[in-house]
Amino acid sequence: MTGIIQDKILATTSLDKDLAAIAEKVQNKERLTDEEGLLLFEKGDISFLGTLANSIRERMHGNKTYFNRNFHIEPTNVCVFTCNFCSYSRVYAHRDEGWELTQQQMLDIVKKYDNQPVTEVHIVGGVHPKMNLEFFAELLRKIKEHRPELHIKGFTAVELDYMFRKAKKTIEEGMKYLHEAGLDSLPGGGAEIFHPEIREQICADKVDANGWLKIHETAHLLDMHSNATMLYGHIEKYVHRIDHMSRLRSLQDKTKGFNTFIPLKFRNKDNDMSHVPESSIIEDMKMYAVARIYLDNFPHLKAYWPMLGRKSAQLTLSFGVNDLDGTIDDTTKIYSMAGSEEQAPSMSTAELVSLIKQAKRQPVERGTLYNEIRDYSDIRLSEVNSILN
Ligand code: V47
Ligand code: SF4
Repeated sequence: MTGIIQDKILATTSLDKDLAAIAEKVQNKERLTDEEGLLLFEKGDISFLGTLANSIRERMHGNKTYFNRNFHIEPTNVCVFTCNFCSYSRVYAHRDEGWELTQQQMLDIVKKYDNQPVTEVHIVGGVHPKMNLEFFAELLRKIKEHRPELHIKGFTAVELDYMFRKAKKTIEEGMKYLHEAGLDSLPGGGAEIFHPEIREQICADKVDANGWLKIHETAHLLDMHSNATMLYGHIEKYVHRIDHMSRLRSLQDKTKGFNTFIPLKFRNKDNDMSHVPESSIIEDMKMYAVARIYLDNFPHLKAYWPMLGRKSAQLTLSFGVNDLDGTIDDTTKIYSMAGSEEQAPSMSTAELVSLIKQAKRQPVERGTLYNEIRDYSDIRLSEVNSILN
């Protein structure tokens, strides 16, 4: 935020004195305490939060808004766990209702993109009792053999924890093994809400907070980067959100290995939490803004449009977000099954670039690790559709 706007905020006579003190800290690039983070959720309205978050976003990235060209592979939706919010998984006993891809089928998905300029494959799925460490190591080797430059971002800490324990490997041994087989980085899934009070009610049987954090820490120590998510807008309270982000901020201080924080909006269709209402758009924007303000050591904040919907995702670009994930190409079912309005999530590069330009931001295609591939500033909004596809 420019000094003038900041001064205007601070001079607003009606501004709560606690919020004014927070705005001042943000201006001076000082870290907020957990109590101040909580205060933002409790007292901050969206125009205040949006202005502060946007000032930080512009200080860090100017108008740049990143996206990548990627596709997903979901090896299976059969899962040994029973997260109550999950609309996607099928227990092993009902595996006939789900899917289980062979290595060849997954390799065929990779080959479908042979002539396309994708840079990343995101592999994530259920935890299948028969798809083990060796199965996935072999898959990684085959993908790398076929297309060495394709970045493989794969497996949530939940999948990894199960794989390593089953193979009787330590986290370090298992991680090194997969890294050598071709795994480049980890996605942020499986974090949900760390606090045990909530975790026990929504996903009691999978890896706990410390286990999740340990897996990411181990990846970071091996020089692999990762992302972190938080499933918000269900039964958790603001204090649990701050607790979640506080644990992430502490680990990031130690390793600097996280690239991106991704708040994931809870969707309530066809799961055991369908009675829980979904959050309002106001709550969604507050969530993104507070994340940007509180997580001062996370370089990027991502709105995952297939889950949020593209219109809300576009709006988040004024609430601290500087990344919209990727083209996806209709290769994920997690959110359409949970009730997202994006039933067949796919956006062409032209659509993503237009969406970003309409919000008066600067679209930049990136690789997974935020290396810049192409800046689209030179193309006018009116020309996007005729020049790009
Ligand atoms: O951990 C499952 C979430 C996550 C629902 O790192 C739900 O770049 C909302 O982590 N409503 C997996 N969310 C997906 C994920 C991800 C996605 C995109 C990019 C990245 C990245 C990571 O999906 C799970 C869980 O939190 N999820 N069910 C639901 N009903
Ligand atoms: Fe399994 Fe993941 Fe669904 Fe939980 S969220 S039931 S771990 S697929």
